Amino acid sequence: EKLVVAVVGATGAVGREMLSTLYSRNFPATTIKALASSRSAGTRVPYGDDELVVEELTENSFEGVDIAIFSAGGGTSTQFAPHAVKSGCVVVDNSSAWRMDERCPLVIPEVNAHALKKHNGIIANPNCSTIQMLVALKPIHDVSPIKRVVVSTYQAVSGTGQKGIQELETQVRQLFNGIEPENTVYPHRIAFNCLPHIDVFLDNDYTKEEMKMVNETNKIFEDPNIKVTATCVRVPVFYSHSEAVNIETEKKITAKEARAILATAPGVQLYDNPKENMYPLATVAAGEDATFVGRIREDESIANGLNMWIVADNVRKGAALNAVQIAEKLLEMDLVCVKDKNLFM
Ligand code: A2P
Ligand code: 11C
Repeated sequence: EKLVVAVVGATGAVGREMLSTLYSRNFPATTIKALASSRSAGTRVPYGDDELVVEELTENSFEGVDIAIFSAGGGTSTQFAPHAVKSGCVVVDNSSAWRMDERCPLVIPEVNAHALKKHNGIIANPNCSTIQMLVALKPIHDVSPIKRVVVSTYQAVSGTGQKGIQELETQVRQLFNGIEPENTVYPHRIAFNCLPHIDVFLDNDYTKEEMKMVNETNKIFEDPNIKVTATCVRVPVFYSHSEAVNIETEKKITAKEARAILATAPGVQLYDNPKENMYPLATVAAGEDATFVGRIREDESIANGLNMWIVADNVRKGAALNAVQIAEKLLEMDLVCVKDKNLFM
């Protein structure tokens, strides 16, 4: 049977990872269309041992396409996802454009695949920082509801896309050659520095990235009462976001119980043996599918608290893999169809 898949933003850091994930997971597509801006039309991107010729994204790109996975920024998704749906194509969108729209489920397959049943054509992929945190917290939340989360992130430059990777590389080179680096992507030097600033500042002085972690957690857990507070920091790491997460649960969960829960949790790799200096690292998680959890300790300052350290490849589980897993679930649940093609026009 025919199954046509489009990757929008195929030339980007996430788009390339999407193509490689579709290929390595044997996604049953009969045709893959690589779409990007007019700038890269005609160039080639790798797909397994093959290459795909990149086509320019237009409103008509989705005729005959069954599933489109978007990762070309919020503006592109806002503008083009409605046209995709109008063509009868189901969209899995990696941008923040549709995440808080009530018509669009926000899905992490290990956490809330059931939400897919109510989709209306656009399914949103959560922010990378939210995905890895909730993959680790959901199995604990199922045993004893989480009341409050305090999280600090240490986020890789690949979260900013190809240009973030380029900026760190260039600045490190410049510094080793005695050249004062220029900041073009971030407002300050990222090489050998930590920037408590991801995405734009909002009226409440939190960044948009921090508020995404709050709002997306409430939507995915379908519980507006879970209190979440976040501080998001960009660090000079290429791949994988790390997170220090403190939670308060309704009932006491010991560190030993938490380890037992996480040892069998879907998508989680328990990685916690301090005596052997074994704890999750960006270098351990990079290129892997799993969300790594370690440094599990009881928070001795409160009755029912836990601390943990959660690391995952932000481009993979944080973006490309999660999106492809959503597409796989759509197939498995027989949900590759659009009810109202004009809903988003
Ligand atoms: P292009 O390479 O043609 O600019 P990254 O996040 O790594 O910066 O990648 C962004 C991706 O989004 C790229 O594939 C880029 O394509 C694509 N993109 C950006 N703007 C548009 C647009 N207006 N239309 C289509 N694709 C776009
Ligand atoms: C970062 N989390 O690391 C961001 C990237 O909402 O999809 C993804 C932004 C988003 O910079």
